Amino acid sequence: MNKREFIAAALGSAALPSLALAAQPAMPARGPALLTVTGAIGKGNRGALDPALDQMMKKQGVRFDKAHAFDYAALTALPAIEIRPTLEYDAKPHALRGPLLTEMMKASGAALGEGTKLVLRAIDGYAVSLPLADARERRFIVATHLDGQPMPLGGLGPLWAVYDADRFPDMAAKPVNERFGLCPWGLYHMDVHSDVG
Ligand SMILES: Nc1nc2c(c(=O)[nH]1)N[C@H]1C(S)=C(S)[C@@H](COP(=O)(O)O)O[C@H]1N2
Ligand SMILES: [Mo]
Repeated sequence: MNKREFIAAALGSAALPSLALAAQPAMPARGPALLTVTGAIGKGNRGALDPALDQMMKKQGVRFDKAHAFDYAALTALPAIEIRPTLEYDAKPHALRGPLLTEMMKASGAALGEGTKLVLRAIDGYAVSLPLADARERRFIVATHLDGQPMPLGGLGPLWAVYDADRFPDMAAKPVNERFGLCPWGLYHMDVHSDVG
């Protein structure tokens, strides 16, 4: 009896699949980058824009020498918070969960100065400039889940920069369709401008 058979016999065959998995060499699980952070970041984990292969970013005018790319696992590994804003699409409250945008910025090694601005860009080309101070004050999250489910590309996902508008009296006083202008769904790129203006 070899070692594997011995262990299987000792534990029962139900234990086999997980044992077989555990026996494989540790491979860093790597999914596609969902969010690429550029500008005033740390060392980064990828190199410059590839003008041949980074087609969508190139078409949308994104340029960088280095970037910090987050895959789904890296985003969901950060501490998540849940908010429950009324959404303009159906005028109903929904649970949105994900890391604080400021925590993500820290994870990318970004310079977080007083005058830092973030440019958030979505897959359809929609982009907004968000002062870091506002991201902090409004507790923006990078939502990965809506009502407990991951959000599809083609819907509001896979990532949505959003905040709990209902919890801020100035925003709650506005009609619901005027509360989310700074909230790109289908977010895929963030550019960090440190201490501008
Ligand atoms: N990706 C993306 N996010 C977006 C927009 C958009 O056009 N594309 N519009 C913004 C604006 S101006 C508002 S008021 C709300 C609702 O716009 P929508 O109906 O286009 O989603 O989402 C914001 N987020
Ligand atoms: Mo809007």
